[in-house]
Amino acid sequence: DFRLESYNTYDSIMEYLDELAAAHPQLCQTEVIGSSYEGRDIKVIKLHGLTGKSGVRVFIEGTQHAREWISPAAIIYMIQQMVKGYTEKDSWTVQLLDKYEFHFLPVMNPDGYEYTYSSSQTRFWRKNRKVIYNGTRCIGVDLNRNWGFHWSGLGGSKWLCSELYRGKSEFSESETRSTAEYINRYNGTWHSYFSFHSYGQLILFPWSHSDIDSPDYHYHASAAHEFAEGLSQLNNITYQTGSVTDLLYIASGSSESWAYGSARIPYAYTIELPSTSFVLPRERIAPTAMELLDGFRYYFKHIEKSR
Ligand code: 0X9
Ligand code: ZN
Repeated sequence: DFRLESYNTYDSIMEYLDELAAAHPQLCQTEVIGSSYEGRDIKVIKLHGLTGKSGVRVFIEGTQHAREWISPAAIIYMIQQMVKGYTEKDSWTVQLLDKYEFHFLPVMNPDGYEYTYSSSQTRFWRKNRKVIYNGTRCIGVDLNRNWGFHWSGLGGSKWLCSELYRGKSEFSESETRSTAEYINRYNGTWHSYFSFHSYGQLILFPWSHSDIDSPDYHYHASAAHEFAEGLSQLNNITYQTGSVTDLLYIASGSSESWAYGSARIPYAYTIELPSTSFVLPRERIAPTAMELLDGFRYYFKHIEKSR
């Protein structure tokens, strides 16, 4: 029952990824990198060219926030397009995958995502589904406040009823911990990190815990600018670029600042996908993903020039 141009359940997404990997074993592989609080698989799919020796890695994760359905949908659509492009020998895709190894984690928060499918009252759930202690009505940790970089700073909450609850300690959640361990396994080989969210059409870069500029602010800004230029090609859509604190609000304990500040990945971004709410008609999935691929085309071209 999986449909690329529709929103899909967690189970059908996982099944689709495994089928894709089974159909193209040289090109992509899936790996279960951990399990969620309720015991669901956290799955990564890796894509690379057949030369298989690029060694330069890109990590793309989605669905830290359960209700942001366009995040996994756009990621999966991109994966499918990249596999198709490579097998059909599209020259840009071949070049890209021969040069970079892409690791996609489309659903980092499977429990929360499942919960948003369970009833119309739970469609707008954000956090994971951790029961902090028995008997409380307040459930869940905001995964994007749980990362181990300035974890207890501003922008997260110590109140477990808050939508921004940061958890008991940094990496208290198996979802963030498994992901960080996976990243650390390839320490020093990542080139870029992308965290997909919605909504607002923003390309955000560090810092998120403070309004000071990061040492690489200008590199991040100019690559983001190119990304936005690429994104606008197809349908004239505009994405704003800036540091997290330029454009949004302080958010300590987020993945992109951990990726840059702790894992020392040179380029790390949070992308807020379209529109003006968490609900986006399914007709927008394909265009959103195609725009992103143009964004990546410009982004990587720019990176090549400036390296
Ligand atoms: O608050 C968040 O975690 C993100 N916005 S969302 O509406 N998708 O929840 C923004 C995070 C900004 N990026 C970082 N602070 N890293
Ligand atoms: Zn989000």
